[in-house]
Amino acid sequence: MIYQPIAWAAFQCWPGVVIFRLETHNMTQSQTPDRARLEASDPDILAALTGEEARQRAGLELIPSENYAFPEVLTLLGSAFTNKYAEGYPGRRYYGGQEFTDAIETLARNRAKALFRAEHANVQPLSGSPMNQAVYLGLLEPGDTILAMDLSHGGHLTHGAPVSHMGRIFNFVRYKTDPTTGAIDFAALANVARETRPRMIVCGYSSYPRDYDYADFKRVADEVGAITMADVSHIGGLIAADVMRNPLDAGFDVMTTTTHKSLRGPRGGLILCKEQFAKAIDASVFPGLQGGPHMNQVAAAATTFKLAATPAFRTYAANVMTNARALAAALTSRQVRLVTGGTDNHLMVLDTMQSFGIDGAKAQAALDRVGLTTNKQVIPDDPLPPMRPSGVRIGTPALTARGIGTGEMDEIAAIIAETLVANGDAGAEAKLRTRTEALTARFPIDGL
Ligand code: DSN
Repeated sequence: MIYQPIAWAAFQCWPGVVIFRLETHNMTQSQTPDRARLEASDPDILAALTGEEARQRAGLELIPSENYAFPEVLTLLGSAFTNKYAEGYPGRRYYGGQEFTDAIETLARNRAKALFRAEHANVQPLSGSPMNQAVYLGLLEPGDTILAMDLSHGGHLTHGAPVSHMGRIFNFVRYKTDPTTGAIDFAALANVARETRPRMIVCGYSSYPRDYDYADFKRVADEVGAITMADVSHIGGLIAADVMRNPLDAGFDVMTTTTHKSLRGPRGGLILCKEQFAKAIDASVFPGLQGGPHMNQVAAAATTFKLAATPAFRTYAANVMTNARALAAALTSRQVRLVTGGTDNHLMVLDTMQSFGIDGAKAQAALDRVGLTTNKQVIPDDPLPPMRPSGVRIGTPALTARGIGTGEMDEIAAIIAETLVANGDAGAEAKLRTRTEALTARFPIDGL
């Protein structure tokens, strides 16, 4: 109340700004998560929430696609923007009351364009799968041929796995990695492209630990007249920070990324493209594929793009890569076989079958028991099935977000290797869990 005279004086000079700031302030107050209320209305869910928070604090998160969202992101996801329908795009919506939703979506689009040096941005995809589906359905016709990486070599389900709807709608053809080097086999890729004349060539991967030159894809695509699409969901944050190459700089037509992995934003998708594809992409996202965008997610993405443009984020991204190289070296020195022999980005794939004689499912379960969260992972041309594959996939984005550095990577590699050697010995696992918790106690998670 003491501020009322000042607020009134300010209102005389800048009414719009003051209304916006007062309303924003009041919203923040009224939307603050109320644990006591949740405890009264749904103690079961509150118990699961506090359990999950404790799990995240006490364990080391090694799944390379997971991260800790910026605290600002968690605030915005639980904000009043959750309540708002906003079908359409800024200035062209189907419902009233859009002054603030238009403002945040315009900010999100402009910040995304600046961050990734893109001509056009669509910030509405609800997550990674609808994001990629919107690109295919917007730029291609059913039955068109798309050239993409084989799933077991690092591709993603939405890159045409037969079990995905996209795999049924489009004719996906494959390229793979070279079995001797582990790198993408560009000669074979070019041959498949010449034979099959795809309408689109897709690069970008979920479990490929190496970097590559986007110009190589562009050359092949130009030769056969294909659209170029890079799904950089895993490394979006590393590209935003300019510590990895940006496919748009190489003239790619479309780039997609999720916003919740290395970018540390809300769960969601982002499509960036050349202006010539903007109309088709926008129409494909809405009304083609989705209804109302999640405006709490759009607000959180806008803030994420602002934070990702800071020097602090650049340092974070550089540390993610330095940590990954240190972890890969420490694992290799313990005779762990890594697919491709190492990493150029944030992730690596451990061949647990060859290194320890245990499959990825058993390895994942053992690592869970000592407080290290990983995911079982197929390796190239894996002889074992996906639910019991030959390896596990790990990465450093979440470790780095809690401030863990190269000095800790040797201990983390030691805990991994000793856990897999222990082969289920409960006494050994209990001691290893203590070592994990010694690390997590030293590195609390910001905002959790
Ligand atoms: N689920 C993501 C990953 O873990 O890589 C991709 O969709």
